[in-house]
Amino acid sequence: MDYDIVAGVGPNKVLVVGAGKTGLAVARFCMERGAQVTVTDSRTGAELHAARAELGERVTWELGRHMQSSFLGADLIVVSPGVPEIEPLAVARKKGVRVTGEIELAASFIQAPLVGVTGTNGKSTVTALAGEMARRTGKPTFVGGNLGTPLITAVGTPAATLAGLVVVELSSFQLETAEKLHPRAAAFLNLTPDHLDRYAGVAAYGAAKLKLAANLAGDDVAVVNADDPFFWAAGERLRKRTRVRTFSAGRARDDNGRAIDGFVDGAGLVALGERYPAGELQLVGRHNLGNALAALLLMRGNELVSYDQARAALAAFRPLPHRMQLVGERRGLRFYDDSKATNVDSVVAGLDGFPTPLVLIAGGRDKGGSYAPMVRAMRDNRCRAVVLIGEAADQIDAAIREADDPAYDPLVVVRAASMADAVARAVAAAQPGDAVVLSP
Ligand code: UMA
Ligand code: ADP
Repeated sequence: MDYDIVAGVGPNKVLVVGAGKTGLAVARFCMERGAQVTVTDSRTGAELHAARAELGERVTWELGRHMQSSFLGADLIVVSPGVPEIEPLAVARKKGVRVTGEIELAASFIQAPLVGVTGTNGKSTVTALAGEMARRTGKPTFVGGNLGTPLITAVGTPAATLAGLVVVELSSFQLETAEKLHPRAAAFLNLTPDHLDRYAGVAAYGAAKLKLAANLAGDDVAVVNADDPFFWAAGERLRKRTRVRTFSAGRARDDNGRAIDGFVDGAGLVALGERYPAGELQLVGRHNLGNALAALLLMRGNELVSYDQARAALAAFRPLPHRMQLVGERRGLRFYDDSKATNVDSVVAGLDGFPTPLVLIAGGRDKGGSYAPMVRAMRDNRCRAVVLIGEAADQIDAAIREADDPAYDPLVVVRAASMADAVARAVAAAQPGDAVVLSP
């Protein structure tokens, strides 16, 4: 797809769906290039006061509703990642209106080598770490995407030119609309049930993530987790057309007996035969070692950075905020913020191997999928009590009752009305030396 439309050449009516971070950045981008932009959002004008103030009346606003006529009248629709296939969009698509997303649009204006990261968990960590490696080259660098800064804001900056480097975190939502997106290197970290409120099943969710591999060829590098059955199998298929590099935080050979390119040994990490000593690493936990290996393979796989740059960035890298971050110590209790653990698998990864007994605050929004692995991890990792909050509290409670097992002491379940209440109840349930872990 070419995007002359946004350059004001020929028909140039652009409809931006969603006035969040993405929609506002897209609207500004198209407007500055001379397109006639309408922004539509299901939220009302009052709720979107700040957005309206930001773009003013240079765009047409259609707020509090999505009108079918606006979708049918557009030359191009750019849909925000959080917007599912709503009715007016589906109708417009059927009538042949062009529909795309911010990533696809942005990527068509970017000349710099693009490094993409996707997967259910660890995306932000890998993107930030790969981004630190990229920065150490001294080249103009953009690091963002799902991480927080829309990719389209890179267009027109030095980072987007041939002399720059772009490292971008990509969600399945963003990848749904990707067609020509062509990364130089792409990481496929893991696939576990998430976002099942949007997808028909894990297969559909995985297929969206695999769109990042659609145009990989030749010297491009696909980095896949050898311990993830879905992406490892995809990697095996990709070998026919591109370079594939595997990593594992647990073993040195994959299921086909092939040597793994990035692995952990007693002395630290080994990636592509190069060593990264354990003593230099600030990241802790098995899943983070896997994340570090993925970043190393991404950036060293086709030498986007030097060994020294990769090693120095890794040694300096600390966990991102809200990823099992120690936020305080009071009355003999350690408080950890793992609020970025927003699905069952990331909660399990955080609990497995936890060094002390703990009280878990869990709940939040239900996204479909089973809570059984989480109940298992709570039991296996000396979880003294679980404080439930939010929409998913009933489902988690039911999963705990269902998994009732005489081999274990029953899990203490406490309900809380608010976050402050949850913290107070967690403190009451904890004993000196315990941790209180927030993983909603
Ligand atoms: N909206 C409609 N109609 C609908 C549904 C939503 O108009 O039918 C409107 C909402 O009222 C809202 C707007 O769409 O005003 C929100 O758009 P959005 O959800 O796409 O959010 P953005 O602010 O544009 O943020 C998005 C990503 N959000 C999602 O994918 C849900 C951000 O990832 C990302 O940082 C940002 O773009 C910049 O790239 C957040 C996220 O939660 C962190 N991502 C998910 C995840 O990591 O699991 C995928
Ligand atoms: P994402 O951007 O994919 O949400 P983050 O790096 O922000 O990933 O980590 C989110 C949560 O997932 C954190 O709570 C962290 O403890 C957990 N996590 C990080 N990496 C992994 C991994 N490789 N496997 C499972 N869980 C992980």
